[in-house]
Amino acid sequence: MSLLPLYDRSLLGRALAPAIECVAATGELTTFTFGDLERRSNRMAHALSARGMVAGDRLAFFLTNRVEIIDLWLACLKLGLIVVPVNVLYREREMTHIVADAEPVAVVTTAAQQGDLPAGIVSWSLESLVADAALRSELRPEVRCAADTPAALVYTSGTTGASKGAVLTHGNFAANALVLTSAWEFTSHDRYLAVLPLFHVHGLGNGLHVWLLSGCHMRLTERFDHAQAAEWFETYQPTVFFGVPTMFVRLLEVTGARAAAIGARARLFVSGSAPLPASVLESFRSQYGHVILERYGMTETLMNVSNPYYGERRAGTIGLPLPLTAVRVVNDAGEDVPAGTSGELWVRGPNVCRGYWRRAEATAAAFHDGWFRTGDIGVRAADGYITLEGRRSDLIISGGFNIYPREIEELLTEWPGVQEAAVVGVPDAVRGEVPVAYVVCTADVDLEGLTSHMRTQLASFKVPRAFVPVHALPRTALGKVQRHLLPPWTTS
Ligand code: MLC
Repeated sequence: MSLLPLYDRSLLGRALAPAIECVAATGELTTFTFGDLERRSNRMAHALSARGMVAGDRLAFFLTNRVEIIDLWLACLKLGLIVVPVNVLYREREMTHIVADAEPVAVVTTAAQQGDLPAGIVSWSLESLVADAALRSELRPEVRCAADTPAALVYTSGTTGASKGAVLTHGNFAANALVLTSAWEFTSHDRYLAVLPLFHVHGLGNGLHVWLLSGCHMRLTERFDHAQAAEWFETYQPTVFFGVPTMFVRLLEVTGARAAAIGARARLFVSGSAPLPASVLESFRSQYGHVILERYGMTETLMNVSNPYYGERRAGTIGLPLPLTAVRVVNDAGEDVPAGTSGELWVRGPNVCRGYWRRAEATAAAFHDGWFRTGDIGVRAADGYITLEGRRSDLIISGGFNIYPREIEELLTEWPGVQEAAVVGVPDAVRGEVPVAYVVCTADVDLEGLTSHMRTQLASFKVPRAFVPVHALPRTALGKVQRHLLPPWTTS
């Protein structure tokens, strides 16, 4: 099962149907049919072949949402290339690591952003590729892909600090997309407002794929902008919306008849990538008249568990395993625990990645007898609903973006005068959590200089919101930092 035949129901079968409208930062709208996307991506595929790309090669994208990402995604899959989507907020350190690890032939970015890339990285400007593609044939190139052909390497930070590329295959994306399209009842009549970035699996694996498989209509925005979101809902009148909890918190600023009217025209709001506070679910229900459907996934597994489309969407839970995904709750010995007892969630299914790119050891550690260990702790109720209770790792999730403290701590301790550092997530009403750094310093440390340095090296959401000087970090006898014993810090 490769992806193209699934896309063909829309690309070929609904060639004349309006497929997408793209909103540029200027507010300008451009529209395309599915047939337009088929031809644009064929031309783009020929442009990539002309640059020497062959099946199995990697191509990195460093782009905000725009129609050319879709052209590039389809072109790569048509050629059997492997896409490496890179978060546009990533900076020097993250980009250097991903490029060294994935070894893409090039990083595609806009001419304006090319200068921001670290020296020595081969980049192709999007503008030059688009100009080149315009001269090429619009006939589809023939390259065969199978279920186990890799489609994308999506980087996800590990507890070691260095991020690893989850190898997601055609079969993984296909299984995820088929399951979600049916579980959430997507049809060609839907209108999907796409605000999630296409460089993460929430926007890419879920949003882009339910749109392509159902042949519905999509409005693609460059990014979520809470000042404009209500207007987008009013002018576009979407039936479906996918978001991270931060977006739903922002949408609560819209109240009264305005929110009720938006809700009345929609049929489904889905939240994921971070826990949705029950209070947000409740306020959204009273303002918009919809119970947000919360679901649970990971970069490595795509979607695993979801509250039902019909039936009870239980606040604070992630619902029931999706069709095709099996979920176990196990103790430290890897034995299943009874309902009501906490354990680690292990998952298995055609949605689960085949491992990490060129990291046999990390892959072996992540799987046990074919089951993927999520590292998330949860409990299954007697009636099957699963509730997440915590994580094995120190992962922080801010605005739906994952942050691993170790990566920030390593950078902090490279700075003169910082002897030790511990980064923890503190609660934040809008973003869920924000990182705060506890530092043990040997000398007067130039915190402003350190902050600017971090901004050049790491994505802005990873830069600590505050630096708290401490005399020592509380440690266990084995030397592990006891984060819960650090003095409390709260956002004011
Ligand atoms: C945020 N910024 C972006 C951006 N999102 N820049 C470009 N593209 C985006 N998509 C930058 C802003 O420029 C700003 O930078 C800073 O982030 C904060 O922006 P804001 O507008 O003040 O933020 P806010 O209203 O809080 O909203 C942030 C957000 C963003 C919700 C729009 O956090 C976001 O897009 N989150 C989605 C994350 C996501 O898709 N996760 C899926 C992972 S997959 P500066 O420099 O001014 O600070 C996964 C698996 C699963 O986890 O199950 O889904």
